[in-house]
Amino acid sequence: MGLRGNNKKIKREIIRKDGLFYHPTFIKKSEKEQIILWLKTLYPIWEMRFSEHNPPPEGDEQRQLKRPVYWLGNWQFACLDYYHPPKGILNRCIAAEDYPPVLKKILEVVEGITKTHFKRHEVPKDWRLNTCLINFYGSLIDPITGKKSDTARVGDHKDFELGPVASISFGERAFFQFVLGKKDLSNNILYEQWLDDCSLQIFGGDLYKDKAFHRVQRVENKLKTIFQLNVEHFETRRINFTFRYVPKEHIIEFKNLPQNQQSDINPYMEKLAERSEHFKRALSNK
Ligand SMILES: O=C(O)CCC(=O)C(=O)O
Repeated sequence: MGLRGNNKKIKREIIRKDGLFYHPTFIKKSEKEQIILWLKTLYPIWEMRFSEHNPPPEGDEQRQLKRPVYWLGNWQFACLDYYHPPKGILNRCIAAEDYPPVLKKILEVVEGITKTHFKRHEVPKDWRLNTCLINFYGSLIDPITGKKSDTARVGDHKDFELGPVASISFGERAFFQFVLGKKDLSNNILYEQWLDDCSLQIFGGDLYKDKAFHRVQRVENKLKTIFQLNVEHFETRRINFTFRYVPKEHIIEFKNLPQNQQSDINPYMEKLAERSEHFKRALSNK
């Protein structure tokens, strides 16, 4: 088992707790290579949080997300307010591309580990990790001055999809925390850990998933590995995949979305369609 750290030697070991599983070296080198090669075929996009028909609520403002994203299985556009059961389930999840074979294989194993590790009532009937958000973490590069600003963090939030969520990380380590209490006000850290390159984290259940918020406080900049991907004005040093479950009946085709929402996400669909057969077809089937 490898050792890692600065001055302190940190043991990299598998962690098994109620509601949390962590494997620091889960993804094999050859799998990572295949995944990174496949990532180079993607063209992640920048989304805005709100839209014409879903304007910012009072006290909030329109903003670009801190990082480029790509979704698989279904795309939960930020301006459609993401999938949010039990109430926010309609018109939020738009059918997207399937997983590449290398991810499908890995997920079979991850689903198996989840079913073994978690209690039966923590895994919904028909649960499958059929949805994936790929987050690219790093620094924005000012196109004029070339100045970099580090945006590699995520504030307190919950993933509302039902059942356990699995997360796979590549690149620089991320400092990840589960916190209890009121969003953004809490210092009540339930658990914190570094998420390593090639690691797998699975969390679920009442405490880690339903009660706690989670966040990424920072991403290290030690390995100096920059991923060469198709994202303009951005330097990616960490990539994270979070796999979730959305029931089939809540995933809809773009053409079946109400007109206002279609018009709100149309610019993103067009951008995606420039590079993706799936989104090209979705637009032409309108
Ligand atoms: O990057 C991570 O490790 C966590 C990402 C996350 O919190 C999310 O996708 O909801």
